Amino acid sequence: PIPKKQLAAVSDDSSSLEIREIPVVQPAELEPGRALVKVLYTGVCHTDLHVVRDEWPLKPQRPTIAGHEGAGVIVAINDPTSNLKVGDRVGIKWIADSCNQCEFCLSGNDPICQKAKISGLTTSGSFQQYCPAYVSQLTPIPESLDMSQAAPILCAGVTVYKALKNSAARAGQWVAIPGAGGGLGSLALQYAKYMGLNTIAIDTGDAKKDLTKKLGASAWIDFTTTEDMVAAVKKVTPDGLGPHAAIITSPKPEAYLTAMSYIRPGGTVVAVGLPKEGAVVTADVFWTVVQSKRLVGSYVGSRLDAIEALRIAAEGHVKTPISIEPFASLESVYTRMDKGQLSGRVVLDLFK
Ligand code: 8ID
Ligand code: ZN
Repeated sequence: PIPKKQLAAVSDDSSSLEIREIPVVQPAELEPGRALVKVLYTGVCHTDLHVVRDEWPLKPQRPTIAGHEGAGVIVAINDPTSNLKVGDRVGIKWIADSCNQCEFCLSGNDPICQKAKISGLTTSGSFQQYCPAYVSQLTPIPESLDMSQAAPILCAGVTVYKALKNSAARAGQWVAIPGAGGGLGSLALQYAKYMGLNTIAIDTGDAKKDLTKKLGASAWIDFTTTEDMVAAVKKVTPDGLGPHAAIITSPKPEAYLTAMSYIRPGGTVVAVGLPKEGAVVTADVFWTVVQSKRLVGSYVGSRLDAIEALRIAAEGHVKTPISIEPFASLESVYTRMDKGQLSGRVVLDLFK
């Protein structure tokens, strides 16, 4: 039976967060192209914190129901054209809907569709027990993958998997990962290893040092105690010329100040972390040209990227270091996240 009321984490403005009762969209009320998803688990991404606090040029609708790493089950569906049906395990991603007709959608670049709808920003997200989701961007979750493990793959996993593809780094090469101890970073280390890359984990503190080592990082650099980051990163690579790629997963701007300098000639810096409005990447024009360096932005991934990222996790190559907490902990998760105290990912059990 589908209840009339549910719990949702609602932010009326940039300083409020309340877990309160709101109505459940009933099956008869579902708009065409929508499914009602009972969200069992949802990851908490640093993006949710940026959004709720209003730190970006992109402004959320208010009140905001954030959340975009939702793993759940379809309990009702109003879409006769879809293969999906009641009972299917599906994931709710950052991209909630796209037009499916523009140049970007047609080429598998649906995240940059100009009509894309976004979970938690322009449509309500996974921080609610029953989410009325667009069917077009729901991702099937493989049977063999635990639902709590699937949740973080839906944003953190697909994002770093795509970023590694966009880096063009190949097996045997080196990739630096600032933010390696966080949600995205801890997954980037594992997808990179799966792709045959050597990784340089950059973050801070013993907990993250131990975690990144356990996840297979080839080297560790603490950004708070290292005076010359450029020299330290270059020194790790066998010929001292620096890594072939850097996947910047830090939510703070500092990580963007050195990457274009420590990257190897011909190398690629992939911008992923989304610090507050006004952050910049610094690059010396002369050396960027003469050493043919590249800077690329990488924004989540396509539907196919999501399917691939989940499959790789289901095959056991990637396991997010998660801690499962009850829905009511969300505010405390944000506080710890803001202080950089979280290693890996927190996943909320919305029915606990
Ligand atoms: O599509 C995208 N591009 C996308 C998708 C999902 C998330 C972008 N993001 C963005 C988020 O909005 C956020 O800005 O990626 C960033 C990281 O998200 P996250 O992994 O969910 O954040 P986290 O779990 O808090 O981990 C961040 C880590 O960065 C470290 C912290 O210690 C933490 O372990 N860190 C910080 I703060 N400053 C650093 C620095 N200067 C740093 N690591 C290296 N250098
Ligand atoms: Zn995210």
